[in-house]
Amino acid sequence: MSKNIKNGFVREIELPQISDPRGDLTFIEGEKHIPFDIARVYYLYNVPVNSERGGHAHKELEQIVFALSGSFRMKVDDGQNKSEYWLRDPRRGLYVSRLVWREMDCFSQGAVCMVLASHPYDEADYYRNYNDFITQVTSANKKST
Ligand code: T46
Repeated sequence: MSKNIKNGFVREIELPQISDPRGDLTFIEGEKHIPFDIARVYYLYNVPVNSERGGHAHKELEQIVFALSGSFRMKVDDGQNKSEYWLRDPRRGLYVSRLVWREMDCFSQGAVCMVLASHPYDEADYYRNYNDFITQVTSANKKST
């Protein structure tokens, strides 16, 4: 774990769009648009509309989540504040820092979720138990005050 533990946070990321009569084009340039080196890209698809994904936080991983097609809801929680975002525009991603609990649901038919991640997959980086996450965030906040 990093020694400088701070609350997690989220922010929206907007990508360029080039439109002409043939359609729209959006591009991602790593160092320009993404606040970390991209180590992994993964995507969720064929997601049943009543499916719930996420239900975890990360110790170190930073990610940006996009709805490339369709839509879904992302509920985020830094241990103190909760909010929710609807992802439905392939130009707009949600940056999610470390130490943010996330839950995803309300997937539309055919939704495709693409994620850019700062590290390779590592199960040891997950908090999959909400109480463990809250305990970690609470003790980190106590140390930093
Ligand atoms: C997140 C949300 C948005 C891998 O082997 N490699 C990978 O890169 C990933 C992401 C997962 N896996 C394995 C681990 C599990 O056995 O695939 C299985 C399903 O993973 P998980 O239950 O974590 O999937 P989601 O959709 O609940 O969460 C994923 C990411 O894990 C997570 O970081 O933020 O997408």
